[in-house]
Amino acid sequence: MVDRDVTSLHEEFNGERLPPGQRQTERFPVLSKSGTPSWDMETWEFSVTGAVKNELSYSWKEFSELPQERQRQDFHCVTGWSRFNNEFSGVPFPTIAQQADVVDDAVHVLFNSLDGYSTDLPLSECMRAEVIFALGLDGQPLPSEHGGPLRVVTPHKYAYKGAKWVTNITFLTEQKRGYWEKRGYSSAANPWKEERYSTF
Ligand SMILES: Nc1nc2c(c(=O)[nH]1)N[C@H]1C(S)=C(S)[C@@H](COP(=O)(O)O)O[C@H]1N2
Ligand SMILES: [Mo]
Repeated sequence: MVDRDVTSLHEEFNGERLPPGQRQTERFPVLSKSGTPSWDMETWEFSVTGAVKNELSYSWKEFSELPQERQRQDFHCVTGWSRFNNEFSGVPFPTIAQQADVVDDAVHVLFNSLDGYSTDLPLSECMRAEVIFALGLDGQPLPSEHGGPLRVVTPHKYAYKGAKWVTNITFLTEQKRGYWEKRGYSSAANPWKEERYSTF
């Protein structure tokens, strides 16, 4: 049923499926810094800016017509819960990077959301098939409290790297820190190394 099952991703990081210090939950808690924002599908737009040859902007119709993959992924929140076997469907990050034609000296990416949230990752950590712009969860449109209409998921990182309600990504030639990264959370955020807090 899924195009790609990435629940063995932990092997790449020489770890157990449940990362250290995490507990498994069947629920899917909602974690939002300031509640669910509102938007209008008529004017909703997703843009790609910064160190690219083609700046892009997609309407909802345009974005939802891009080729999608359905993936089985685990989800690890830095506050200590993990939810296994989420079926997210969406557009892999490399598809968008290719359409934007990222310039050679781009090294970093900042994701920006409707609620003022942002998060950052090195470009190399984004250019993975399992980093997806998700429009669906478990066969349904992604619920708005979980970031619908469009969110990022990052199963190789703590979930704060996955921006809900994402409407812009900016390619950068040097690092910029996102919302939680500025407030002391790790930039690297590898759950198998328990990189929760920054040592900056
Ligand atoms: N736009 C936005 N994205 C966000 C957040 C947020 O507050 N705003 N919280 C992050 C955190 S800390 C986590 S754990 C996950 C939670 O996703 P969920 O609410 O679907 O469980 O979203 C991440 N993405
Ligand atoms: Mo989180």
